[in-house]
Amino acid sequence: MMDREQALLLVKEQITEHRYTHTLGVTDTAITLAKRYGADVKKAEMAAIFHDYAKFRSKEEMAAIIRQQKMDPQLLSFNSELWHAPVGAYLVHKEAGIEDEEILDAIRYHTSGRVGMTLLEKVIYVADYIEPGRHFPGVEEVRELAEEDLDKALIQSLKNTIQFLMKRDQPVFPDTFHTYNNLVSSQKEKEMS
Ligand code: DGI
Ligand code: FE
Ligand code: FE
Repeated sequence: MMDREQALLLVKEQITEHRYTHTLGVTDTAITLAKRYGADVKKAEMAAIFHDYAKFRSKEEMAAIIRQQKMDPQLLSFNSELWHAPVGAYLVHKEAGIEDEEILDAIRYHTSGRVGMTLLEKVIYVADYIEPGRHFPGVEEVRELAEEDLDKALIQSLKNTIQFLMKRDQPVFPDTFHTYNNLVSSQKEKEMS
């Protein structure tokens, strides 16, 4: 696997200083969560380093990749903030040579989530939400949940994001709702058993 320093150099030239600081925060947090919940620590580190690789690509380039690579065409009708995740997975493979599908999936689903998220995907999603540079309302509650129960932290972060979007009369990508529903149902089953 590529080493940390090499990965950081590749990412650094793609993103702003501010986004790079965020990336370092996500990476530290992802390593901590991976250790806590038994995910692959090296994969968590790599996925975190590369997760926002495509954040500063133009909308035109991202839309073209979504079309050419036959990604979910629904993405194009929703907020373009969603695009850097699947486009990032594609570019990290193509330009940085990362081939591990678990790492690429963690990048691909880090914004929308998906039904049946893997442990690594959950680690990256939650790390992105709670890294030390994040200061939005509700983040402290998710940080506390992440100490004890990764699924509960993930549900709370999805809930906050959905509420945030709805308060601003913004559309919510269906996969984000489906991810939330899927996790809430599994949580109910866990509590019943
Ligand atoms: O790239 P980051 O800023 O680190 O964070 P991110 O990849 O989670 O995504 C950025 C934003 O995308 C997120 O804060 C809210 C916005 N967004 C817009 N529409 C949706 C959405 N997020 C989700 N989960 N679902 C949406 O439909
Ligand atoms: Fe992102
Ligand atoms: Fe991020």
